[in-house]
Amino acid sequence: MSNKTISTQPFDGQRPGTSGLRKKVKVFQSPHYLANFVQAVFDSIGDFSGQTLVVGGDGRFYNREAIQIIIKMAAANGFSKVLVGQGGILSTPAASCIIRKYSAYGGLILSASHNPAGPDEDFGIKYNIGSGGPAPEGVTEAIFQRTLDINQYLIAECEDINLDEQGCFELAGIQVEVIDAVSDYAELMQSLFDFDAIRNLLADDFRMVFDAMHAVTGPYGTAIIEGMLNAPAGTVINGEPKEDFGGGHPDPNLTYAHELVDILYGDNAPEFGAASDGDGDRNMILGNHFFVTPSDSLAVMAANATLVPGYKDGISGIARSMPTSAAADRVAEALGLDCYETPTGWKFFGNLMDAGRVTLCGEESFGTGSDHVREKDGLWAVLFWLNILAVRKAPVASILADHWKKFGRNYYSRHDYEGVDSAAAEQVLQNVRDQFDTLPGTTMAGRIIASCDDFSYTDPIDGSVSKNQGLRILFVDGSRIIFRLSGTGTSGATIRLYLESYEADSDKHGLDAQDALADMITAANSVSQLRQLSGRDKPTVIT
Ligand code: VG1
Ligand code: CO
Repeated sequence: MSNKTISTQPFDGQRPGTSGLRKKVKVFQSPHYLANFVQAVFDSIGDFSGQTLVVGGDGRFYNREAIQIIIKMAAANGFSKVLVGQGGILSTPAASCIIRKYSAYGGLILSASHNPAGPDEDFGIKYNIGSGGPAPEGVTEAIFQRTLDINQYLIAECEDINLDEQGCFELAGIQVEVIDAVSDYAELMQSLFDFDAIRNLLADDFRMVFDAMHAVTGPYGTAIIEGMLNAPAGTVINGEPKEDFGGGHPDPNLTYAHELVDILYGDNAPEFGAASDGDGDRNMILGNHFFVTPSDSLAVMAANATLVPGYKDGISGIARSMPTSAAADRVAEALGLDCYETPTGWKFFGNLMDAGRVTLCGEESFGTGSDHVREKDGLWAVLFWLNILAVRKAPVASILADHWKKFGRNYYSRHDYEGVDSAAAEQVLQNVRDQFDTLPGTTMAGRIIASCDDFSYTDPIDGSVSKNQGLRILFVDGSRIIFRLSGTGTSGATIRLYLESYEADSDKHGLDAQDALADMITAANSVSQLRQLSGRDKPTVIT
């Protein structure tokens, strides 16, 4: 068996986005494309000779082919061992768990998260470091720079490995171990949550549905919720991972998880519903005819953390991404904890968790997690909620009503305009930026504007600075209007408009969020010309 050096061409523009590199499958299939990127990663991450690499993905189309290429390149580049999930499957949080548990040097996760899958859809790859977290910006920038001057890659010439059989195999002089994709992760969940209490809850007349959306959490949800927690068969729906995600869009929100939403808002609805996304790191939490915003979910988890065995001694602090509502800040304040505001993307939480400054982290985009791994974790959030419900024995809606009564309610919504012409999207942001000097002190939507800025973050641990992370219009009363462009799409631009206003008066906590935010929405459109420039009269997705 020998290693081959293949000459290749530099390829620019392959800058990893919010969460790794995402392109159409056809691009990844073009000659040397994936191999070039993998070599650029290996050339940028330091000395890993003799170390272990973790590899797995969300099971989407091209997952298996990509894994075979990566294993052969890992062998030729000097790793001594590759740990790969059976069938090529590893959810993003499970990969993070496995990197940490086996002290791997890092991992390559094949996923484009919730983006649609199939031969004409999306593929993605991201590198996670030894802590189990997404590569920080310094590393992704080094990878990008390397794609500009790469001229060769190394690959072992050997047979493919059988990904479906568990066990340890020798391949091109290194060890490849095909491991159970679920068991390490399930064991970690069992160490954090009161499985007996949840089992008792599920044995009562409490009913729940978990929608795996034909994506990676099918096997995890089935093994844990139905297998270990004894929920009746059929509790997990769409539990079979498919290469095209069943033609769906496994994004757990009110638009794309409509099958689950119809069940929870239908007749005879169960008490609890939840969904996860393509790679298992996101979650949506629903009660009977009730939607919990991800921002509120983080706040409720923080306020109730001591009810959960893994957090019974309290949490050290909370972090949220900038566009996430300030609901968690109010809990942090009440508990006397630090609360950090970071740019969008899970990679910004890593340093804070490593330093022990925060335990819980969250993003408005259906991401919540803790320092048990270094990724957001969909099923973990579902189990966290089940544990709270098992202890409090109250409906989801009343837990939220109590929460708002105590802390006030942060009305919140995100409006996404997907697939907008890139130049038009830039102009929308420029329109807002152009008014930064004149807006402060004026009134908009009946509120006084305090300041405007383009969010910039200085990491408190390593001092690194991340600029241009979103345009903010900040009001004196704490309300906010935020504009930013998505860094995860693969066609055109996606404009995200985030709206938030705070209501202390509990008599006014029962409004629909869109109604409560109506004049903010109108103001956001007129200040940016968003609808006119995008040619849309309404958002693609409202959360
Ligand atoms: C989106 C979300 C962000 C999340 C990212 C990755 O990014 O807004 O909060 O971290 O997706 O999530 P953007 O740049 O499109 O707004 V995942 O589940 O795709 O790893
Ligand atoms: Co995801």
